[in-house]
Amino acid sequence: SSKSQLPYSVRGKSHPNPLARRLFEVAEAKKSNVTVSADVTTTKELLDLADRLGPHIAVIKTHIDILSDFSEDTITGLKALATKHNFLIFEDRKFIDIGNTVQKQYHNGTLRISEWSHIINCSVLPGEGIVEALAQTAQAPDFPYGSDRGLLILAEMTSKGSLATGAYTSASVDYARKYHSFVLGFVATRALGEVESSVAPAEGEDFVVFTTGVNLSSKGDKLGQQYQTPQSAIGRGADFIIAGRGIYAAPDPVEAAKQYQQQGWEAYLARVGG
Ligand code: S5P
Repeated sequence: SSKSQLPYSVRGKSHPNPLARRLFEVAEAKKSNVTVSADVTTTKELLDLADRLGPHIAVIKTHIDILSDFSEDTITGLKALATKHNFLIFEDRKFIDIGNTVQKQYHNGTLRISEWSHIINCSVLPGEGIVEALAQTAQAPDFPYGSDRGLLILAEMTSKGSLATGAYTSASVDYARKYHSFVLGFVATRALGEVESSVAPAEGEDFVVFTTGVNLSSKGDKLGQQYQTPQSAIGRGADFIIAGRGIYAAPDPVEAAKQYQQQGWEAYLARVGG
């Protein structure tokens, strides 16, 4: 966003969204803009990773449906570690369905995502209704988890041949603007300030950009994933960098997390001129 030259502390103070304020506060307090994508397949591995990497990350991103043993212990453990290490939880569920269905997938259900995940994301392929539906659930007067919830719109994808471009990306910006009290920002490969939108920005608009596909030692995988470095992502407008295998599959994940933390933070400081 046009705010990307400002320090997190400044953006955190003035941001209208309480969860965005908290996100910036966490980043500043821990000097980390790293989100680890903890794509492991058992609760033990997930909680172990969260506990070891916790001090170095701002956010943990989960794919809770890849766990072979999801249970109450998964939720209790994750929530406790989020408090212990002061990080936020982002369930990368990529909701993509009609409003009525995504409300049920988000709130209650087997995975109880609304109960433990601060941040969720969705595709706007189904149209505006998906954003409206998720906002409606999280902002209902009887929603039990308060204002501690926010949505990222999946505006672009890192995989080869992605169709999340052009009109799709523009619609992502439109709906983010229209539902800005619930939409924190985007998962995208760059800042989207220049993207054409039919909705005018609110005064002081400050969407947060999460960029995935970040890896220090690889250019991609055999299934179409395409990587960039922390420096490149932050230079293009990422506020938070998301790394999965670059961290959890490294010989020493803690050392790797520290490395991404340091490089991500230095690139951020260079951008804000600090
Ligand atoms: O465009 C995208 C969006 C996402 S959320 N490309 C992605 O790779 N992701 C997710 O980021 C993906 O589902 C995975 O959890 C993570 C990337 O993992 P890595 O191991 O390739 O770093």
